[in-house]
Amino acid sequence: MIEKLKQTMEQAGKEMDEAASLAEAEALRVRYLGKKGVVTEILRGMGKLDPEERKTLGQAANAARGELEERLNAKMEAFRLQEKQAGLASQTIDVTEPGIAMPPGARHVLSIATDEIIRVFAGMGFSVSEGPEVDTVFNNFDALNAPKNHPSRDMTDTFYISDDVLLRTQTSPVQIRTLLSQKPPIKIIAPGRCFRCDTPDATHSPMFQQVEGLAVDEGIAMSDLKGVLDRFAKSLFGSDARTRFRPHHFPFTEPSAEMDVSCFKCGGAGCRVCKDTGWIEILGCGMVHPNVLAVGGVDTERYTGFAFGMGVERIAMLKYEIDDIRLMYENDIRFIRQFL
Ligand code: 2NL
Repeated sequence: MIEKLKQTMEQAGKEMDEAASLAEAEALRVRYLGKKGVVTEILRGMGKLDPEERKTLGQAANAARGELEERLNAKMEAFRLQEKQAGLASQTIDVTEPGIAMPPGARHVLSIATDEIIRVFAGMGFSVSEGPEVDTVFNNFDALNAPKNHPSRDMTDTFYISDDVLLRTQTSPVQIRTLLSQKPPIKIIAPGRCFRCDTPDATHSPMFQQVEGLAVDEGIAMSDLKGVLDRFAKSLFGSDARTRFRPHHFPFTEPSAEMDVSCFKCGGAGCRVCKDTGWIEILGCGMVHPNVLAVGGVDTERYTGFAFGMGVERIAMLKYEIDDIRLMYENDIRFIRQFL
């Protein structure tokens, strides 16, 4: 038995010297010291020996196991260190290598158009108001004098959150909030996202952006509205632009109108852009309906106001000759980069 142990130890020592990796050392540990390992087998076989022999062999075997364990641990530790260093070496960073250029981003054409619109109205003394995209049916419809049976209130046209909460279909609720919280004189524009249940096509998107405006003060007349909006059109489309106002109907204004601007492409002679009419419709407007002023807590004997609203996508599409609204919501960087 002692002889067998000696041989085993010699064999183990030799194999250990030859072990070339952590995995090989681990295999040796299993082979010699594991539950079914060679040394373990020897220790287990001692039961059949007489007590004297058992003692000597037991001591020798335990000592052999201890020595083997120690040597294996040292060997494995060395391999671990080696692997760690190899790993670190392979991960070294060359700090002198040139960086990867980050391509610059670009402002979105809708942001550019919105800022342009804001800039023009800011120049005429309007300040910017913002409000929540989720608002009440009251602020979005009731306060705006919309009849209870108005088609725009339909479930099929408006995204309702509940019976009295919805995604705003225009930015007018911002102006209602302003009327309720501030005293005239009021001169604000309200830019922001709006939502309607529309199937997307070249001119419709269920999410779109508007800029609305509201001016309330003593003595405000239709001529003020026309003057402000004519100035706006000339600032946006050039000083040669002319405007015309066509009668229209909105529940929240009376009288109401739509404003056309003379075609910036053909100057009014007629072309593809203006569909041979010489005019392009760009916004809706009117004198604020007294019912709306009254809901807003404004003294309708003393004050009058005008309001207007325009779609930012439509303005951007006209100004930058974009023929499909969906391009503005696909975020293809090749499209976005064109409007630097
Ligand atoms: C359009 C027409 C319009 C308004 C919006 C408004 C807001 C208040 C009171 C009265 Cl609080 N009116 N907004 C007025 C006229 C037209 O928008 O075609 N928008 C795209």
